[in-house]
Parts: sequence; C-alpha cells; structure tokens
Amino acid sequence: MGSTEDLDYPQVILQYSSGFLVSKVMFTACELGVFDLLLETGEPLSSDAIAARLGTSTTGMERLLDACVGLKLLAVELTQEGALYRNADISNIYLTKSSPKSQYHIMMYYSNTVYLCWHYLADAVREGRNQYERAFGISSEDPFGAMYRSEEEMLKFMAGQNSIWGICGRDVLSAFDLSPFRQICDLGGGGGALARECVSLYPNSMVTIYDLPKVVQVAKERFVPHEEHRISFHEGDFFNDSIPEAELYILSKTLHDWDDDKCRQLLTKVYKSCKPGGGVLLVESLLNEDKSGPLETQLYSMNMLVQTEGKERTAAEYSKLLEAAGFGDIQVKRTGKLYDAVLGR
Ligand code: ASE
Repeated sequence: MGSTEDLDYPQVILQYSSGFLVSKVMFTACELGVFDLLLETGEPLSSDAIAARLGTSTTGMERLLDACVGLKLLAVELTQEGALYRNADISNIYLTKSSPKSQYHIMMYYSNTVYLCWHYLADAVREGRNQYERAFGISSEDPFGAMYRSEEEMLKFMAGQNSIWGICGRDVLSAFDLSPFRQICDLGGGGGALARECVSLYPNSMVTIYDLPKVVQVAKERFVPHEEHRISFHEGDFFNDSIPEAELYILSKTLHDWDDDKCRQLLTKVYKSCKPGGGVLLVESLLNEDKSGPLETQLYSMNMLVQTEGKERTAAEYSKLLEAAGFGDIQVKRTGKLYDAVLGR
C-alpha cells in the first residue's frame, strides 16, 4: 500500500465513476454535429449560434460545449460578444465526419448500440453471455444475426470497424513483412478498410474479402471502390461454407468474437485451405500473459461478453489455438498500440 498515494484514492474512484459521462459527452457532440459545424464554418462560434444552426436548446448546447472544453475537444475564447468556441486539432482530425481519419462511425456505434448492451453488464456477468435479448428483444443465439439485425445496424458496425482500420490498419499490417504473400483472404473482412490498407501497403497483393452475403453486398456497394481491382469478394459463412484457397489468411478481430471451440473449428478449416508455405495473420488486441492489462483490452473483453460469444486473449492463448489447428512457427508482434499481430505458418 502506498502512503502518499492514499490521498489520491477518492479522486481515482470519482474519476472512474464519471468515465461513462465523458464518453457520452464526446459521442453526443459528434452526433449533434458540433465538430462538423465548427470545421465547416472555419471560425469560432458562440453557443447561441451553434445551438441555432444545429436546432438544439441554447441551455443544453452551452453546457455541452463547456464540457467539451473541459475535455480539450474544443477551445473557448472570451471576447466582447461573449464566449466563442472552436475545434481542437484532435477533434478536426478524428471527430468530424469527413476527415480521412474520422472515428465518427465507431462513436455512433458505441453510443447507440454498445452503450445499450452495457446497461446490462451485471446480467452479462451473472449469466456469462451477451445481452441482445434484454437490450433489443432479439435472440442472442447467433451474435452476428443479432448485430446485423437491420441493414442500418450492419452499416453502423461496418462503418465503425472501417474507421478503426483507417487509423490502426497500417501498424498491424506492417508488423510483419507480408510481401511474400500474394494471394490473401481476409476472413470476416467486413467493410474492407483493412483490405484497402493491405493492397496499398503491399501493391503486389490481391485480397479477397470473405464475409456473409449481405455484408459483401454492402461492402461492394458502399465501401470498396469498383476500380480497386486488387480486391475481390467471396460470399459465405465461414463456419458452414467452404473457404477459398489462399497464401495468407487475415483474421482481424474475428477470433475475439468466438469461443475456443469455434476458434479451433475455424482455424482448422483455414489450415486445410491454406496453400503450402502459407500462413495466417491474427490481428487482435492482446492481453498481458497474467491478464493484468492493458486496461483497454480488458474493457474490450467485457464488451465481447455483452455483445458476442468471444473474449480477448493473451498471445499464449492465441498460439495454442493456432497450434491446435496445425499452425507452427508462431511469431507475436506487439505494436504498442490498440491492435497487435500474431503470425502462424
Ligand atoms: C467486434 C468488434 C466490436 C464485435 C463487437 C464489437 C467493436 C465494438 N463492438 O468484433 C469495435 C471494436 N471494439 C472492440 C471492443 O474491439
């Protein structure tokens, strides 16, 4: 037990207590279009002007803006006409819809879907399973049936995942030299942002995005440009349908959705389809071996509990799953960022 640190204990607890308030302030400012408006006008605006432009109450908007200043997402300057607000750089880059690094869609997914599941976190812990039935009144048997319960939900999820790869994709794909692999299959490739990073980083690679038919339809229509000839599609359910031959399979945030049994099933199938000398790249957020951190990954694992059948794992746990399926020569690269990479041969 620390002695001087004891003084900080109440602050720590109070800070943890209000953590979800912080998230919701940021999500709400995004949702209402505060950052988009301030980027678009390009000059500082008063809370009254922002409220009028966004069709909100002035009293609510003023408080939201001040809280965003407290979070350093906005800057405020006091002038003769009153307080004027402008975006911090970090907000222009990550919180506006149009920025290439925009995290807007994942914010909306967290705010409107994940948040509702987390309301039932205690039930999830009691029961050890996801909470779609309580949160949305839908069966939780098939997690992706539940997550993709409407086209709108599916779009939100796909756009959200794409926004994450927009900022983390390059780091995980460059963790290993993947240039020897020409024919790549991204299993559960969703909206295709990782596949796009892949062909941009490895210009000689061809990537097939494998996903459920309705996901592939939307990826083709809305996310992957038609002129990108290095990316193709394969519609299927990787548990029930065959998997095409490839030199490298990418499973990015795929195994974390499933229990150990299903992971072994899927990896065994991948092993059988894999060309001689080929490999598999797992992209996941790795827990420390003693599961003492990183905190972000521990929280993600809780999220997998409320939303899926899976969990976050340690490098040793992924290695065991890979070995059980026949893969060897396993290498682990921690990127020091949110997502890490594990390569099996
Ligand atoms: C999944 C990823 C996510 C399944 C459910 C999810 C995300 C939110 N809900 O494969 C996005 C990334 N967040 C996490 C916790 O990885």
